[in-house]
Amino acid sequence: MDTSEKLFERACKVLPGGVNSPVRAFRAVGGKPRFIQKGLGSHITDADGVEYVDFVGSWGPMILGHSHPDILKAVSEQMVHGLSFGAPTALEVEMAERMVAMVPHIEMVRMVNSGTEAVMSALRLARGVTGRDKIIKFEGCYHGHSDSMLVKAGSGALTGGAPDSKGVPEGVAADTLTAQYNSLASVEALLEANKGQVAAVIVEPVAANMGVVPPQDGFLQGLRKLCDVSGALLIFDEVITGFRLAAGGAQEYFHVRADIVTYGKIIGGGMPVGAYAAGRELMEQVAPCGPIYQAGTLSGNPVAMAAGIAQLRLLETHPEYYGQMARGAAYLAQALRDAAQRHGVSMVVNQVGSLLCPYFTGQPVDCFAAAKTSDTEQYAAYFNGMLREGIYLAPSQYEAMFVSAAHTESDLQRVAAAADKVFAGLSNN
Ligand code: KE4
Repeated sequence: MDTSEKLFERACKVLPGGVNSPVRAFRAVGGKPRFIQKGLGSHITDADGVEYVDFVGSWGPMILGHSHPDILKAVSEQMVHGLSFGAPTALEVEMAERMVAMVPHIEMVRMVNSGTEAVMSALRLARGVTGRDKIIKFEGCYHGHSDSMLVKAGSGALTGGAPDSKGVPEGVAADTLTAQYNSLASVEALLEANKGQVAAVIVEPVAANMGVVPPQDGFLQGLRKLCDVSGALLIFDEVITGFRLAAGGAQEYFHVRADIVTYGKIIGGGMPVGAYAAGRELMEQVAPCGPIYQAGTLSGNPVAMAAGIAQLRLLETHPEYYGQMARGAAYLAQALRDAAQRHGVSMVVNQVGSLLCPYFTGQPVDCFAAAKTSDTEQYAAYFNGMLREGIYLAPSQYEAMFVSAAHTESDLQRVAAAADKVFAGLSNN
């Protein structure tokens, strides 16, 4: 097999930026991406045979580690019966039944093929049932790459958004309003300025696409109340937090009910799966039983369902994994803080459950503006130092570190030792 270097050279000729998703290209941290050849448990091995402790975990899906025997068994047993039929199978029924049993407040599910598709469909459902067009999202939250979600705060912030990407029509962006995470006042102002026009407020219950920013006490509860008063629906985008913060996700973890919940990542066990879910009344508005159209050739794909069911079954039967992962993440957060302190590096670490993120700043990070005060050069130096020590982290300051049930004590101690070495170098910068 070619080395990563050679593979990247070839990739750049036939894939934009040499990748199939921008963050993988290492542009935020410099250097060239590692082409991964295999994964087992908490470790991955690249095309040059170098092994790493993996804290990306495919950006969340590998909550039980790579190549879990039960998941591989489920996939191999299913695939010999055929890969896809474009017809109903028992597996998608079992998947939906399992999700409904594990997650509070949802009664029906529609499977799709990615988190982006789940969010795009949830927004259409909210707009369809309310008859309203506008959506409120939060600066720094990411909900996939559908047009409505690639928008940043427009001028004045109380008017429509401005496209965040070429190719997003102004008309689409105009219906997306942007508030500040952890600021109920900013949501209230938008609802007031757009009375009766807001179909939904969509939020990451833990913002894990600007690093990791937890909701302040009362924030999610406050959004629930604002939605109830204004007639907007509350959408929890749980593509990352779903089945990760708890078996029942953020609705269980924070005891806040959302009207619609979106999923991805973990429910596919590593295969391409997304879903959106809600109570029966809302979901029965979706075609073919209702007027809101949404479809997909590979939705509920039997091989992907087999992987997702196996993963959810393991999470449901091992509730102890959640405490284990949270303790592991807390250990890592403290180890990073201690290393930064020992070496005089200005850094804060946010951690919620199995998610954590170090920010190279001296101030608390509770919103996007605060996250942006992080020294991304320092982050890049930290990333590359840890990579040299065999620790594979997110190649961007604005992503999370994912602890899995497969990470061992020695994995965590390796991070602590590596951090001490790397931070020693950082403080000389
Ligand atoms: P996908 O379309 O990538 O499956 O899901 C989009 C999405 C939606 N909502 C949330 C909260 C998400 O975090 C994501 C995707 N997450 C990023 C990582 N932060 C995917 C990594 C990538 O883009 O390559």
